[in-house]
Amino acid sequence: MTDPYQPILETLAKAKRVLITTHVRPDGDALGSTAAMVLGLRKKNMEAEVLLLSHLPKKYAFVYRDLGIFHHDAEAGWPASLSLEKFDLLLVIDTGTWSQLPGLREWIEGWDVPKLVVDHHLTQENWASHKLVDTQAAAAGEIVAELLKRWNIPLDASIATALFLAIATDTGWFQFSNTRPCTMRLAATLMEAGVDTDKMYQLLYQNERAERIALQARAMQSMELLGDNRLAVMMVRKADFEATRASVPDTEALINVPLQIATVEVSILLTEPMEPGPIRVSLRSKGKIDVAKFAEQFGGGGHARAAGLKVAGELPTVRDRVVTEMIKVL
Ligand SMILES: [Mn+2]
Repeated sequence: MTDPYQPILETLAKAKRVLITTHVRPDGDALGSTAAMVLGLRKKNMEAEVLLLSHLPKKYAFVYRDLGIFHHDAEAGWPASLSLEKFDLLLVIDTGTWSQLPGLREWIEGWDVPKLVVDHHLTQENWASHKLVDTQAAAAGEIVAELLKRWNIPLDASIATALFLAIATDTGWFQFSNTRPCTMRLAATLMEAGVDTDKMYQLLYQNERAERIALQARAMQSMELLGDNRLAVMMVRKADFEATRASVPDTEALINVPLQIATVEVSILLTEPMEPGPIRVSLRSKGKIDVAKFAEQFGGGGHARAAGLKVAGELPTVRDRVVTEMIKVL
């Protein structure tokens, strides 16, 4: 088998100015991997700029800010300042599908430069000039680390910090099943290169606003266990947002809390919007119930274990309708 790193390294070595992008709603892996790549290319005296398709998430903004990574923000409007002629290579990291790159395909149409994909996801399309896909890798950051190593780019504290963010977030701080022995070995190497892991842990996991925790406490107070304790239902009312000064993004991950209960198979979170509009219903399943199928009967959708739907009406009415249907399924 040919070495998949070789064509990527050869193509990169011929480039001078690289445009780097990643999937929409970038996570820690997307941002850490792109940052590490920019820093690595700088060491080769190459220019690199990052195009993000969504705003830089606040939670991870520190990595770009602290490491001096400038980015263009396509969510703020396709950047007129960013002219494609400037670049001689496109590098896409942490995705290989157009659906994760909204707007990009149209924007780069007819742009005749090599296009590289470095990714660890199973779902792939065949539009890249060369692809480096390792689905065993816990994070795209693992592949970027190997790429930089093979290119003899020395690890400094900045590159190591970016790569550590990528790997730590995609493995849930080394807890998920994608964590391999070589993941831990790489993490050790990155620590030796100067990553402040204590600081990063605090930035990632001990950095919430009090408003969010207050909102979550109220939501948890609302939790009911139904259907032989197999169904958990929580509600967030408009009044909860007002009382805690929290907002809709603060409900993120809240729906996973009831899944900690052994008997719970399905968790439902109903959110009353702050402005007039339909009730948002989020659904999570441990696997026995296909919540995507359930959501479809209400015009919603998603994945088997994570889905959502929207229903117009008053919160208690919507709750009763959804809960009655779910108890039938259970
Ligand atoms: Mn990833």
